[in-house]
Amino acid sequence: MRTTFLVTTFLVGLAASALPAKAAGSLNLICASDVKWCELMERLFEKDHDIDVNMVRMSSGEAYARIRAEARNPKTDLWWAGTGDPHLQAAEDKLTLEYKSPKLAELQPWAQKQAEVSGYRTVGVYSGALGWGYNTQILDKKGLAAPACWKDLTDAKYKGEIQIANPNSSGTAYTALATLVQLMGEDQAFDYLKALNANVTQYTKSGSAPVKAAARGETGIGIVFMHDAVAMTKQGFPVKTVAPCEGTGFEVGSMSIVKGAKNLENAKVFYDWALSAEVQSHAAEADSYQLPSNRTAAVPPEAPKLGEIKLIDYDFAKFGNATTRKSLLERWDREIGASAN
Ligand code: S7P
Repeated sequence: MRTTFLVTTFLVGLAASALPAKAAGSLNLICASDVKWCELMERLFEKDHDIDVNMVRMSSGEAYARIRAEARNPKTDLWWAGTGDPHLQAAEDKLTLEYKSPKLAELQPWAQKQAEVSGYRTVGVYSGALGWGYNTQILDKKGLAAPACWKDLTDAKYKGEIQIANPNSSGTAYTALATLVQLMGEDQAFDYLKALNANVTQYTKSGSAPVKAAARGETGIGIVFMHDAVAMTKQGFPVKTVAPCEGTGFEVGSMSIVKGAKNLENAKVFYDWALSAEVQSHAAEADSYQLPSNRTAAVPPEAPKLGEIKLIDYDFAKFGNATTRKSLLERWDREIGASAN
């Protein structure tokens, strides 16, 4: 009996040592970019490191809500990507950890500024401007001219032809809300959103869903980040991208380490790795055409040129602030969401 036990133990030990090296721990990651890029990042990281990644894809507002709900007992270690405003709100709530990556000096000034304003609790990983994509075949078939300006989108001729996401779940749609407030003033922006609501068929959960629907021919126009519209064109759909004539807002897609992360060292390894030029240069392989934050990363030729777009001076400190964000979202729920089609 005893001999059998010893032999079994020996054989199990031998079998275990013949297995490939086990991962040096794990990393629980929330990823808030397009799912294709999330999956690429997971694959590349696991190829380069002996760390298992448990990745879940969420929209930016959902990611913030999850991190807040986990505050007493965090399950998430790192939150990569998604618009910067909810990352800034998490920083203000002290839900995320101060960390100064050795890679900071390699980043664009706007990415470093994102770190500075948050007390180094978040950092910029990419940037991109807001606009929309339209399906050329649908608009042609219906004899509709392409909308060039925010004001055009409220024209009754586009009734039933527009989709945008819900700003509670989607960072893209919150960026749109904050952009309109900065362009027009708050009351006028809500008047505008009420007029737009008459043309909107659906408020989606995810920010890029509206232009994916336009690509499939389910709607004429999707209000999204311009790079998400470019991705549809690259994939062969009849989609054209528009930068609104009055000017537009932009995002600083961000990354934060969760305070109380159980796999803190692994989170820092991912953080530094994700800021490197080499890793950021892979984005286009996942049809992601944002402007990378590392100054020497390859900029995809398809990436909308921010220097050629009329950008507003987006006030990230104000619109990433918890009080402003909460009050705008509550007003949106009351005045737009409650009467949505
Ligand atoms: O698809 C890429 C992207 O537009 O998605 C992020 C976005 O916040 C995630 O989607 P939600 O709008 O649903 O939150 C952007 O950061 C990114 O550029």
